[in-house]
Amino acid sequence: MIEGRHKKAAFVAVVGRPSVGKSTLVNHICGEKVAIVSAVPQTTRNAIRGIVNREQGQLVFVDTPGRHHSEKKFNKKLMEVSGRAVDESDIILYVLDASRAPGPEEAEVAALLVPHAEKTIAAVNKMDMKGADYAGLREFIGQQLPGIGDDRCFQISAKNNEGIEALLAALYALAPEGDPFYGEEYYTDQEVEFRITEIIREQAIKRLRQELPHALYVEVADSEFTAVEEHSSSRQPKLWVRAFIVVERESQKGMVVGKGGEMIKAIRLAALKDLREIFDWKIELDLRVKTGKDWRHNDNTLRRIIK
Ligand SMILES: Nc1nc2c(ncn2[C@@H]2O[C@H](COP(=O)(O)OP(=O)(O)OP(=O)(O)O)[C@@H](O)[C@H]2O)c(=O)[nH]1
Ligand SMILES: [Mg+2]
Repeated sequence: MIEGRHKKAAFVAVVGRPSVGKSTLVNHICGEKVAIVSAVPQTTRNAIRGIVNREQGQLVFVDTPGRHHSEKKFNKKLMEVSGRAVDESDIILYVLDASRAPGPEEAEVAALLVPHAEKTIAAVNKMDMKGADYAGLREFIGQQLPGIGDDRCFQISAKNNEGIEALLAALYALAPEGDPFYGEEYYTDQEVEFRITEIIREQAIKRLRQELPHALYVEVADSEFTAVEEHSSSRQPKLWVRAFIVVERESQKGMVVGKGGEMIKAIRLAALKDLREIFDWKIELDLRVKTGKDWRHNDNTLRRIIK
């Protein structure tokens, strides 16, 4: 069979500092909400795959937690996730933020990529922002990763979907030939339960302040899926979920619940709206709060939720 013989297939690790727009970019490239996004740094905690199928073949984007320097156990675990993605992927998409000057933290990310420079493409994001400095970042990339020429350096705005096609063309050009990893009907390989916890977490992060976005995680405690029965009047399958927002300390529970339960109600309703857009089911969500004392220091919890 001639057709399909020269199709490309590659894993692309999307790497960079926190908040540079990696998840926003992956969502735009995939044309679906694959990863949650927020203004809070270190929103992404897992390697999240978004799949793109084009005439040229399949690219599997692996969104990763932003690389930040801290010796805390939680941060080290996040860095393991992005380090693994760098080692295991065929291509690295190094995302930088045009609105921020590259300091020591950016230099650490670039240093990690030096051994992989041959398979790295750089994307300078947020070019829509006032004061976006491409020249400064281009010079930085030239110094840190001299192997990356202009043909592998792109100016983009993930938010406005600008510069994405040229970037994709370069990624496909660098990708090896091969058979697709996933069926064409998939745009992500995330489990339903994980996606539900992420959507709830996104809505919680958006509404909570200070330390709380970092101090919480979400877990599904129970769920029940009811398929459409042959003689049922309902045409939609139903998913019932009980989930917990888990905070570190007893004193944080009140802030998540809010006055008269207003905060948790707002999180629940916003999450439900997003979930109903993603899944073609009737969804009921029972959302509660509990304490997982100092969970960010607990190896078992970290192993369970950061993968
Ligand atoms: N102006 C502008 N803002 C952007 C752009 N891309 C992302 N953002 C914003 O930057 C913030 C961080 O975006 P994310 O996509 O969550 O960033 P990230 O790199 O995935 O962050 P972590 O998961 O924390 O590492 C959000 O407020 C986005 O709306 C862009 O092209 N232009
Ligand atoms: Mg992210």
